[in-house]
Amino acid sequence: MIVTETAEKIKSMEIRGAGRIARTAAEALRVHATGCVTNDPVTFRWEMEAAAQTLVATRPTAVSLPNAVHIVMAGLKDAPTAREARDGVIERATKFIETSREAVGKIARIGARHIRDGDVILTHCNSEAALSCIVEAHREGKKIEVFATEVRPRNQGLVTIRTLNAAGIKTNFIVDSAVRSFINDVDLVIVGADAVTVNGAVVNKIGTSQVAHSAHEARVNVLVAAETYKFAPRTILGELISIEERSGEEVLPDEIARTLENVTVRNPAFDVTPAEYIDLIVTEEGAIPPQMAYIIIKEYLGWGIEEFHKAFEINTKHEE
Ligand code: RUB
Repeated sequence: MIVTETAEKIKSMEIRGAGRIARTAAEALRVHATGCVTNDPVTFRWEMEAAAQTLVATRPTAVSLPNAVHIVMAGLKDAPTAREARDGVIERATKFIETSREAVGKIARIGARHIRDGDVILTHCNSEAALSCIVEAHREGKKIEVFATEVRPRNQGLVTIRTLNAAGIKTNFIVDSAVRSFINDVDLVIVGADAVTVNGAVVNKIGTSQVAHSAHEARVNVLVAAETYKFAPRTILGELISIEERSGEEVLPDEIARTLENVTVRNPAFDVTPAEYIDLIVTEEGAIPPQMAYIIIKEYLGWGIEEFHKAFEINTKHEE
């Protein structure tokens, strides 16, 4: 029940943002494990795997979701009893939720160091991690001003400006297409991430790459705030991040779209910003240039190319 309800909320975007999605999925697995009363470890594992699959299938882009599920489910196979398996899931889920919250606080403090007194910052979409840096800089007494985009079609910018307003930060609210007109008034762009690939590309809300492109052209630095669990291990194998395409109705009501027989409404929810347009990625482990993404995947997520070979039993030795 909790799993289907959570999956629905993630799909409908009642729960959104890569960090919140990950924590909510971990919480759903924790509750599901607690309520799964079987004494058979195999049945327990099957039930947990089915729940994990339902959650992972909700939104395809935010890699925080499969990463969180992977962390919570790790070691399930090796637990000798259902009780140990259950305790393990509960413990890992609790720890994940806790460290995910702490990570935002650490990112805030590290990110704020890169914001100077007097800076004008532009942000796109609604990222808890990105906003935490901005709010922390303000809390430290730096006099800052923000440009926040509207974020068509789901208007996440509204959530952003409410947070900034509540923190007492001077904010300008602009339509997405006004970014280039204002970029010369901006000192720093700060955005969040749904996924970071091994080559340092950042997948984030549609429009982020246009923002970063404008910033690059205007020589404005781009900082990405992303917890280590938003880095995508499988990109080591060349796997691409799949970009969610949502219903066209979010962009144009069906009753209008239906009258335009030659028009197809396209609604990709995310885009990819190449590493060349990004100056720094702020993680809870420190700030890194995007080209160092592999280090995060290997050292902090524990996935090196060797782990993939082991996990997928890829035989690297030539037959004699
Ligand atoms: C949200 C979005 C956010 C990232 C990071 O997209 O693109 O920038 O998820 O957010 P959506 P956070 O609204 O489609 O989920 O820093 O909060 O994890």
